[in-house]
Amino acid sequence: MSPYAAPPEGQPSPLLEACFGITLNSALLIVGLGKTGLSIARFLGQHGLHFAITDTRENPPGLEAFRDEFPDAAVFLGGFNQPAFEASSHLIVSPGVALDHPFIQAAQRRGVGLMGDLDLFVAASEAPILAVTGSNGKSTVTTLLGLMGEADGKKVRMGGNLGTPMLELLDRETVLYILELSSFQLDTSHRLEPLAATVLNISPDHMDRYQDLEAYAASKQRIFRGHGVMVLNRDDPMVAGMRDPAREIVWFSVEDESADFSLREKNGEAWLFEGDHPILPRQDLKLHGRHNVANALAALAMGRAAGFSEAAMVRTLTSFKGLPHRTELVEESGGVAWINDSKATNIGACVAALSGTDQPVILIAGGEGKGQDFKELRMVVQSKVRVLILMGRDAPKLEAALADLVETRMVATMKEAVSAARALARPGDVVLLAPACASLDQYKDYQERGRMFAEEVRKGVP
Ligand code: UMA
Ligand code: ADP
Repeated sequence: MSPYAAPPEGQPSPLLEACFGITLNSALLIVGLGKTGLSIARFLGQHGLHFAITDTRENPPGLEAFRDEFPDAAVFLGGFNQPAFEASSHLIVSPGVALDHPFIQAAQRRGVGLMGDLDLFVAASEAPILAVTGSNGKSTVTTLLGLMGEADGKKVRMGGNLGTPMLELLDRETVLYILELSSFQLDTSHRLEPLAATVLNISPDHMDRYQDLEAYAASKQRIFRGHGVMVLNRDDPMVAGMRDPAREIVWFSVEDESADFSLREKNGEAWLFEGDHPILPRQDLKLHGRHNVANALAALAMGRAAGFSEAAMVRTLTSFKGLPHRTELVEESGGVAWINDSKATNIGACVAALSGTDQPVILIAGGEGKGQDFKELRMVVQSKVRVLILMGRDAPKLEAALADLVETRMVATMKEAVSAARALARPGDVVLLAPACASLDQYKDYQERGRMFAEEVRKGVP
């Protein structure tokens, strides 16, 4: 018997039929519940369609809301349901689900339609899209763009990998969508044609999902589908190599003064420039670190392509202090600064945090290494780190790669990590949580890890 309910009564959605061949008779399977799966269910429900859902967890996030809202939908939990895959005509896959799963592969061989929320979003959205990807800085740049648009008085909405599933952003009043896109979301994308798009940088991440760095970069490059403006980082060779000579290219760079958006000197001060036109002094940026200058230049380039006024963009850059858990100062006491960079979930972000620090660092790192090669941290650890405190599942891998360079302590919990740091810290030190790893082996997410760090730090302050 088919795991799918009888087709609903009513009219098929012309939009979904035209774009994806989805009709009232289609057997739609949502793969993965969570935030994205729930948003897909709501979207399909609004189009009068029936669907089934499957998840490998027994009790996935969003299950209660799903059952409340869709009491008639077939739900297969605790493992992917093979008959549901075999009976499906279309798979709509959450970004967290790897596409090399045998059931997905078999369905693809059968010619089943495979898509993610991004293609549904693109089909349904009536406003242009600014699209942001990269290994690091996506959330910062997406947020800057959202705030710039608002400061300019425009009805913009931002989301995607940033947190709000993109299908929940859809409304008729929005004049511009600003989407943070992960490589996972781009892997299933075939319809995106953004007004402007950027790949901020490429450094190893999610190497457990990609064969090599080239495959990961190719996934990011999918953001440039269509004819929109390409905003490219001249300082990153892999990104610079994505240049398409047939397209409008806007370069940003913190190294090369000839880039369209650059860092130059004016009257002995560093300024952010557009061409030969000075926009604002670097020291007026509320975000710290050279990587954030790159982020600000990228946001200016994207904002320009979207037609935001310079005044609105400058107002945003001189007021936005950054998102929580990104090089966030938690406490300064006894001459020691405690910094929470829990969002440094890969080597590139950890390197950026260390490079931006001039004081000796006690670094707390570790967690799920996602297949990264921790030897890439050797140079920066040697020059910046005084003591390394390691925790989490892949702490032994970090230890093997780095322990010959600096004093290293192994701990089991954040409480132990903070108390070891407290015992070792000297006035003038920075204690930095920049794990270079995902948090999911020990925490719900990077926010929980950052909160635990901040709590432990504050407990010790007299
Ligand atoms: N699932 C399975 N089997 C699997 C893997 C996942 O059944 O093999 C299920 C999970 O049990 C879960 C469901 O799939 O119930 C959905 O999980 P999901 O991981 O796709 O997560 P969502 O809750 O839908 O959140 C996703 C993004 N998560 C991932 O890409 C892993 C969120 O990005 C994003 O904010 C949200 O959609 C809204 O767009 C988070 C993230 O970690 C922040 N992103 C990665 C990153 O930034 O590095 C890419
Ligand atoms: P993403 O959404 O890509 O994860 P975030 O803006 O949330 O990016 O920042 C994630 C981590 O990367 C933080 O630790 C932050 O300090 C660091 N980071 C931000 N921008 C950059 C950049 N341009 N280059 C390297 N690291 C960065």
